[in-house]
Amino acid sequence: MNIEYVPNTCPYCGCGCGMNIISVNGEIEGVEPWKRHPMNEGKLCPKGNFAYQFVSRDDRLKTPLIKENGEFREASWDEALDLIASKLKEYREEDPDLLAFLASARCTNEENYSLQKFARAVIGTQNIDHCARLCHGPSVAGLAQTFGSGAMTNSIIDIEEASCIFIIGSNTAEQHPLIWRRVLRAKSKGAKLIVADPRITPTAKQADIYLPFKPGTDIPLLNAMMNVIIEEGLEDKDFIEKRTKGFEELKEVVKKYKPEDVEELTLTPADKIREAARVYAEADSAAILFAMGITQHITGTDNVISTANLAMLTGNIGKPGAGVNPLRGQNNVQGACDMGALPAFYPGYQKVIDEEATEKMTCAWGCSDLKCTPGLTVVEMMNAAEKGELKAMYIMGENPMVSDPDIQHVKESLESLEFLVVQDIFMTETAELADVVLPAAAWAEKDGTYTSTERRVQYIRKAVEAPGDAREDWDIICDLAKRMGAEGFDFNSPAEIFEEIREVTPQYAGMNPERLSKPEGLHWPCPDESHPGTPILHTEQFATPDGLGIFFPIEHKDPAEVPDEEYPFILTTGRVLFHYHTGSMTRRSETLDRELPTGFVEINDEDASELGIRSGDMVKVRTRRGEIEITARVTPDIMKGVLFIPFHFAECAANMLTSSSELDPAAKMPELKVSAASIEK
Ligand SMILES: Nc1nc2c(c(=O)[nH]1)N[C@H]1C(S)=C(S)[C@@H](COP(=O)(O)OP(=O)(O)OC[C@H]3O[C@@H](n4cnc5c(=O)[nH]c(N)nc54)[C@H](O)[C@@H]3O)O[C@H]1N2
Ligand SMILES: Nc1nc2c(c(=O)[nH]1)N[C@H]1C(S)=C(S)[C@@H](COP(=O)(O)OP(=O)(O)OC[C@H]3O[C@@H](n4cnc5c(=O)[nH]c(N)nc54)[C@H](O)[C@@H]3O)O[C@H]1N2
Ligand code: SF4
Ligand SMILES: [Mo]
Repeated sequence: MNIEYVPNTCPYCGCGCGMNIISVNGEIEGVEPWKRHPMNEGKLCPKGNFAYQFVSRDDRLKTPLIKENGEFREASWDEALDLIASKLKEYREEDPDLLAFLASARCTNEENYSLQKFARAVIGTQNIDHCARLCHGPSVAGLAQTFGSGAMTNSIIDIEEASCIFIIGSNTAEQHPLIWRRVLRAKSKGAKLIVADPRITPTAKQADIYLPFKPGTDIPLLNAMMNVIIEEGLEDKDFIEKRTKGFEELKEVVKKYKPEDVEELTLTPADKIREAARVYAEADSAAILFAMGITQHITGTDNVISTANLAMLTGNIGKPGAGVNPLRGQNNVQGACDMGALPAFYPGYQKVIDEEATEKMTCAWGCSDLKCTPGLTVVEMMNAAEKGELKAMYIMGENPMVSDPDIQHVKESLESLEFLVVQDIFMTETAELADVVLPAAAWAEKDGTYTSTERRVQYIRKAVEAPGDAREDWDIICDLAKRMGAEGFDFNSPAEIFEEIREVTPQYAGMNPERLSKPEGLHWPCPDESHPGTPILHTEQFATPDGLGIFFPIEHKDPAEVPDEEYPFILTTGRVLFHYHTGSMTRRSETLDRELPTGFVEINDEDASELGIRSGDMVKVRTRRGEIEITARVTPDIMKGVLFIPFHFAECAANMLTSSSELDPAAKMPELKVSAASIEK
């Protein structure tokens, strides 16, 4: 018997836990937490522990498939790739912007780099985006405005140094379990934990101060905290004076948000807001952690800016145990953004609108005709497809038929395309609609790098062979590029692609294989080979042109939909511990599937008794987009007037109900956390 332990990085969330893949005679048999890994120190959450189970499933995609007369038939790689190449050439000749690409936060840096390079250098379009749009797009936009850089300011281990932790719109305990471990450690060392959330989540249950509030009222809540801090003179005057600008403007606006006045809007008791503001401001070092509760709104960018305002006001930036920390979701969403799988940025956040950057990239890639105008974002792509302005799409490792807002609309959009390619590891709801489906190698079957939420770049390593004819994503893209006559895709391995990434991505320039093969990887920015990497950002200066952090005063705006007589509830959506997104992987993992086989809607116990609904009843939840039937879960842990549905389950899909009609103006985020809804038995 041949047993191997291959050091690896978890394929699920952005915590970036280290684990060993255990293979027995070439078959994946288990994982073992990596004890020397500095982030998780030998611990894994349930998803990580069972991450091997989906890999060896029988229903993995094993050969390319081509749809004929509405049915898929097996095809060779030659046939499938030649067909795709000839179709893409046709559209490219007509107009490159008839094509759009979705990259993947599940794939490696090397794969995302290859796909964005393909879109730009081979096709000539900036229409490349991925699920970060529905995730931390507003964090990137908001923190770029205030701090000049849109990533977690501090590292995960550093959270332990905090004397106060303020979590808003993140269910850290369930969604970032190994970051949660650091929060609990800080708490056991005496840190005060403040949690603001419309639900008393497992995270909120551990809070010293819990702030309940109505979905969509983050700005008045944060402004009210700042109001108290300024009124009571608790702001960090020295930090404001030396390191920031715009304070007077901020002061004028937050003056209007007295806790007693916002109470009616947020439903948070004013004395709780005052208490939280004092505890946060008086702490030696206070860290803010946030996630989708802050970003998934049409005011997502403004919400993020408000968290930055609060941190700068109290001098909680650029030091240990502090910072503004957007907890990035997917294993490699930080990396996919770093690699330029975004319509407005090249690798390393070099702006598409910057003519110099565009010239630099066209030179590096040996191509011409790249426009300096940002391409379409995820939701804009769907809208353009519906109108016939897009004719073909190439989707690598995303499942918008479950994860994008307003699925009925997504379906109509994808069906209006003339040509759709989906490259995945399973036959997903989205792949069902494709003209060509390409089988990809999964995590555990390939080499490459992931970048975790704390900007830590680390290796994944091939432990087992991919099933059937499945191939690595980068290899498929490079083959396709060569079939289209493109140069610059003669890569023989992810390591060769990484060398090119280093050349064009300043933050990654100092990373080489020897340095990356250490268990701790490297934190970007790492500009040269002697640079140790950067766990904490903005210690001396912000990344803005003049080095100063900028306060932007923010006013409250109502969400796109507010409850009315017909739709009296606020529906919010999110996640649970045991499942991951569209369930393509966790629902194929027998252990995780057993924990929770289908979806549910959470409803407050008083609301439920008024409507005669009991736990376990089938109910209908309806919004202006559509309706679903789903099991009720009655609980006192959700605020009155609010419903919560996890979006993992296609048969009772939350996204049948969400809206894509209004978007955050800066980040193009739809309102995934607020819809007006009704519920009946
Ligand atoms: N188990 C598991 N873990 C995951 C994932 C998964 O699918 N499953 N996905 C990963 C990804 S990609 C991401 S982005 C992260 C997401 O991680 P989180 O953002 O922590 O997860 P969510 O459940 O989407 O939402 C977080 C919280 O926002 C609250 N909320 C609802 N409305 C509002 C509001 O208006 N304001 C505020 N402030 N809060 C509100 C919800 O009650 C919920 O507790 O998780 C990552 N980790
Ligand atoms: N209502 C609502 N909707 C949401 C959210 C919400 O909170 N509420 N959250 C949003 C957020 S934060 C996110 S990040 C998105 C996530 O949305 P998606 O990215 O669409 O969700 P996933 O299920 O992670 O899809 C990843 C796909 O990649 C495939 N895959 C896995 N590994 C590989 C690989 O190595 N190669 C290839 N080619 N494919 C692979 C999987 O099988 C799966 O089909 O959903 C968003 N949608
Ligand atoms: S916390 Fe995230 S990275 Fe760590 S084991 Fe769980 S899913 Fe994987
Ligand atoms: Mo996400």
